Amino acid sequence: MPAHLISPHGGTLNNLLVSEEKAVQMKEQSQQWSSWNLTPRQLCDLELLLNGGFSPLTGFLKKDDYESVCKDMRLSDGTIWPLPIVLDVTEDVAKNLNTGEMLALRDFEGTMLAAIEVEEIWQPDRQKEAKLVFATKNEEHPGVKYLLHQTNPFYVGGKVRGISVPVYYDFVELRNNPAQLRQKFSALGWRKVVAFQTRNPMHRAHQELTFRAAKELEASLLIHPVVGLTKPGDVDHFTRVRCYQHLLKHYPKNTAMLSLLPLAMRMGGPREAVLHAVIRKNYGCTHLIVGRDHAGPGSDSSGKPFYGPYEAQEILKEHQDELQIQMVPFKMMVYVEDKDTYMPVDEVTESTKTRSISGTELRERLSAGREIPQWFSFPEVIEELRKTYPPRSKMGFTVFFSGLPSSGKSTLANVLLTKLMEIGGRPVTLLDGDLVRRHLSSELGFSKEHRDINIRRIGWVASEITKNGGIAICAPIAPYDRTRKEIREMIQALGGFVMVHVATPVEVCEKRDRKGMFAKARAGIIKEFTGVSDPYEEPEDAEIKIDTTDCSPQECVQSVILHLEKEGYISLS
Ligand code: PPS
Repeated sequence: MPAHLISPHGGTLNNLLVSEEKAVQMKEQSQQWSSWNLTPRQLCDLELLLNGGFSPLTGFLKKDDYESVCKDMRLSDGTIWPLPIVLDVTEDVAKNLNTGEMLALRDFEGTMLAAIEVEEIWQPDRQKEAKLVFATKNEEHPGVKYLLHQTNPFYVGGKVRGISVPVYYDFVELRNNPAQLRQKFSALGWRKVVAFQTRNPMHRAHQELTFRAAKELEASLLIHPVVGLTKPGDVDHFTRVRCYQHLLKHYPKNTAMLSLLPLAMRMGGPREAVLHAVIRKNYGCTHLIVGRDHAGPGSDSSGKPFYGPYEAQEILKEHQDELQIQMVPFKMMVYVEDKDTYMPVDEVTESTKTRSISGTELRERLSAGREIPQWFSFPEVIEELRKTYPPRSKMGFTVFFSGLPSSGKSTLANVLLTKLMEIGGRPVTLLDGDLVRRHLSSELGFSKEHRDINIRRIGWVASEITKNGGIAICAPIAPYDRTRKEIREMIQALGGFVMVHVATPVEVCEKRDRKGMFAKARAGIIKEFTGVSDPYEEPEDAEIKIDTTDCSPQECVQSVILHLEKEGYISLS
């Protein structure tokens, strides 16, 4: 390791990968070991353990370290460590595991990446962990939600021996581990390096502030975005990295570098800021830019922020001497129209005319295809964002009809299909209830469990169509509110979603009884029949409600078409 660079946290940069010979031996021995398939978060944690990003950790935390980290933000030997890095497993796996054994850690394809020497297995109190680590048990905090609902109930602690880090095929040249980045800094003569952590696209204000921070410190700049797991709903890393690559060209030559960090963020605010500093120190950086609400989860539903805006800065200031990495407070930059320049907010007078565009406004402008000014962002960056977030008139969407049997769902769905094909511009796919039952769900019956599986399958196919810019029309009964909401959430993250409640009263449906099924259900021949002997939970969140009793199919579908036009999904002109 180059001697003149900042020393890693705890003094030694770990590399937990074993020799090739040892790896062959481990693979042979692993036939006798239990296996654990790593979750996406654990894959990220494992990579940073193996490559030394999490130095001085040599494995997943054992109980005494875990308790000490939760309570005091320190390992049991006193070293600062802000967040528990633990291996959570299911009860089944934990029950069949004994201390002293090895547990093979595999990726989602089953490849063994590492093994853990099982030193301790315990069941943590996750509520207590939430309170100590995140300072709240409120499940609106994404870190708490993950901990209470997605973390497995048992933790396994022990040293990790690595065979291979996870392999990536995207942006390979930008994925440097700590040793490689240190090597690069050394080769370039970069001793003083200020890191910028981000999970968002960077615009001109970010470029200005990072450039100024580096200039003021007479340091070089490392743009070090997180590409592991960030906050649900964030811009995907593929888009972001293309944006960063464009932005990099706007710094003076040889002053800034881009490298990707495979971290799984917890949105843990102040404690997470300390983790960011520790990691950057391990990657060879001497300074970290920390802004308002750094790694913050935002506010709860009552509008109360989970953390104070400067808590992250304060906690780092308090520990920076011990950590040896310096915190650089992030100055909010505002665009000063008269001077056509960016300035730190504390340097402008109250009467100065400043401009800014919030994240929400940016999304709205992208969605409506409206202009995004050049003072806000570089045109190449906007172009990348426009590719990922096309205006509504070009994005994929799903129209989801839900209603009782014989309510008219299929008829309306078919009319809408032809109307949308007549308008053209996007591929349209119909996922009608009967069609799906024949081609996708032929083995399923009508129990609650089977209906939910059926709807989730429809939702998944519709989400793929939507994601890829097509139109999906679904027309199942979909009687359960929770499952419908689940589908809505999944699809809305990828494009548009419009729910149409075909609210034809049950008496009318029964009178129509197109397939003679109501009669059979009344006679008890068909069991669990929706509307007769099985429930239908009326949607309260439907964008459109249609009663087909006295409305022709054309009239009914016209109201759907007009809604789609009003929302900007289609254009009739
Ligand atoms: S669900 O609940 O959304 O999974 O149902 P879906 O896949 O849309 O299937 C509904 C069609 O299946 C026929 N069918 C039944 N419906 C309701 N309950 C029971 N027990 C049942 N058995 C068969 C019925 O013809 C439905 O067709 P539609 O087009 O809705 O009238």
